[in-house]
Amino acid sequence: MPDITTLPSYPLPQDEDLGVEVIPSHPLGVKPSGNALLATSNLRSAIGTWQLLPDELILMLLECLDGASLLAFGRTCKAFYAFTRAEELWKSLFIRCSPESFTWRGTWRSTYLNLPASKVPVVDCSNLYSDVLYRPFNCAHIVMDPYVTKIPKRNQIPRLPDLSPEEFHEKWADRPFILTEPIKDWPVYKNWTVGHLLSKYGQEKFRAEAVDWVLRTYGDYMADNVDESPLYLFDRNFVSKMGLAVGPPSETPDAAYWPPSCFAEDFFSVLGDERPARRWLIVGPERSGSKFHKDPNATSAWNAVLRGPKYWIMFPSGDKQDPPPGVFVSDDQSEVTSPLSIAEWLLTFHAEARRTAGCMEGICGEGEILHVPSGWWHLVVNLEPSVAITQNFMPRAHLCAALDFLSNKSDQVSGFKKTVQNPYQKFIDGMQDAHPELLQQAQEELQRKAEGKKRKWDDIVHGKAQDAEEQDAGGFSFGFGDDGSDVEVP
Ligand SMILES: O=C(O)CCC(=O)C(=O)O
Ligand SMILES: [Fe+2]
Repeated sequence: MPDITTLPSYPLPQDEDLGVEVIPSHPLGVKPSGNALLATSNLRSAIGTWQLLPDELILMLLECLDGASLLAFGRTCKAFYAFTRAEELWKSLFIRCSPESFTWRGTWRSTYLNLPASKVPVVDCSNLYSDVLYRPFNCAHIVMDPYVTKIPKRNQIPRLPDLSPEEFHEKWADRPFILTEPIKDWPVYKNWTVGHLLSKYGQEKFRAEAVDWVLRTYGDYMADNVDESPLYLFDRNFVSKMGLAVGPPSETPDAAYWPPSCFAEDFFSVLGDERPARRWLIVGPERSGSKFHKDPNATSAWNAVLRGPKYWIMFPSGDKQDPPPGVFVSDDQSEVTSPLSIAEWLLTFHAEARRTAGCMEGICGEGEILHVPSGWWHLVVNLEPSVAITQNFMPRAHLCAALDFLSNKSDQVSGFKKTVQNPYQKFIDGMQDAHPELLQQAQEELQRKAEGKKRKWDDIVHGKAQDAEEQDAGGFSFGFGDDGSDVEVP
């Protein structure tokens, strides 16, 4: 019989391997709200008129206080002490002031206050019942195993040793897959442990979400944090910062890495220096990762894992395919809302996602590289401290999608320098110079898709709805398939 004093009042994964005993106690003893029902005393009764407010609102009000006021407020009673220990409050205070030099001290509060662990008081708040305070702690401690193992066969992302460019273009440009061989020769795969990066680049600053930290500090953070959504290092200038040479070893003998040959074709290269940002160094602790998104500008991507395996869950998109469970998209697809942290999404939606048509899942291990086709939704979580390199590219299979995106979704185009006016026209001009035939083919294809879509629309309007429905019943399509998905009705 589980100890009901530690039962959370929101869903836990239904897995026989997961007993409640795997959730450690909250450091202040705070328990989920549901436990208040059987409690004989409740610290909330000491907060006076504030009892009228829900916990969410109390926390929102506390976001308006500065550090000194938060400390003073926390001294008024144990319940408010627990509220003022919420890490999100201290994280945003710290990020707002972003000191040039500081010591990471295991939590955002201790770092902001520059408090050694021995000076953090242990206050017993075990008679406080709050999902708002307990949830982030619970999410930071979920066991990943049930979500990333026992992947149903139909969902498994194919694993292949390698692919030739021809095989990729003919069969694989619309499908996720993992290649197990090509990056095993990369010097960065052989050398880049977290320790090696810290000793070689420890004093170099890298971008991690809203902050630029020296790598040494980010390493301290990676090794010692309890964040529900850990700060993620995602730096697009790593090649110049680290002085790397990139390219096929035949042309660049001292290359640190090079794209596998099946991913070498990249038509955004016709934009030269004006191409949008395309490659990132990604470093993060266990539990860090990327929430559901599609890659920018209808590009495809590869993601090469140098250290620490990553779990991927992916869905195709198209106008007959809903976004993944728990993801909400505006009608023109310009706004994507995925309100939950990765851990909370796993707790709430993973089981449903696994059952949803089109779902693909897999673990990309050290020394492996994963293909993200243009237009695919993906959520990624690091199962161990991780180092990866990702690069976006535009293969011929998705030229038509790129033209469509740059011309019809110009408000969603991203990653270009502010000085680049009219990226669509720049791309057309570049392609006209370098690959006029391919450009013409892609433009004709786009035109055909637009006409097909218009014909379908006319058929429906003029009474051939049943035929159209029959055509529509063919299951999901891969992004920019033959069904004309994503093309606006002209
Ligand atoms: O490694 C990750 O967190 C995922 C990065 C990503 O979204 C990508 O490579 O497209
Ligand atoms: Fe991505």
